[in-house]
Amino acid sequence: MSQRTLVLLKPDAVRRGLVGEIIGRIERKAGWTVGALEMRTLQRATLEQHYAEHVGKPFYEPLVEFMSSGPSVALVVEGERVIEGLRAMAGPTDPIAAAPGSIRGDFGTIVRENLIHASDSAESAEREIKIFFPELG
Ligand code: RTP
Ligand code: MG
Repeated sequence: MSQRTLVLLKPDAVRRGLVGEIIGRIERKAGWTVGALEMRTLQRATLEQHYAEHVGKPFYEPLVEFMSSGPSVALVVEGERVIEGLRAMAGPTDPIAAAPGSIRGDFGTIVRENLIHASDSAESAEREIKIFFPELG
């Protein structure tokens, strides 16, 4: 089933020069394509919408600080079972618990600075695509 999902390459991925590596992995997956792409520093208001489910949690403020600390790359990725597939490709939230071979497992050590966001459901994907690419909503 073809789907679309919202991916963010977080400021740590951009600072460390891992954008090409991560997009390369996505592009090499059979049948997946990048449908939209933009690099920009995310504003607090955008992050408040994106992370609405986490507002008020202890990790929320430091997360917003980090996520607005430099440019991110936002992408819409389309293809077969891409929502589940990108969550698997990213690995679990904690990079130390993430298996080698996953993006977080290969490149991360810190829970907050875990390189990549990928929508966790079809509903989240549609909601998040509207935030970052309103013209595709
Ligand atoms: P994401 O939404 O970014 O794809 O990550 P996720 O579903 O794996 O993790 P989620 O629970 O939605 O948390 C969102 C992001 O917040 C940071 N975080 N920090 N305890 C902490 O310090 C903590 N917990 C989560 C991570 O950057 C996580 O990806
Ligand atoms: Mg999440």
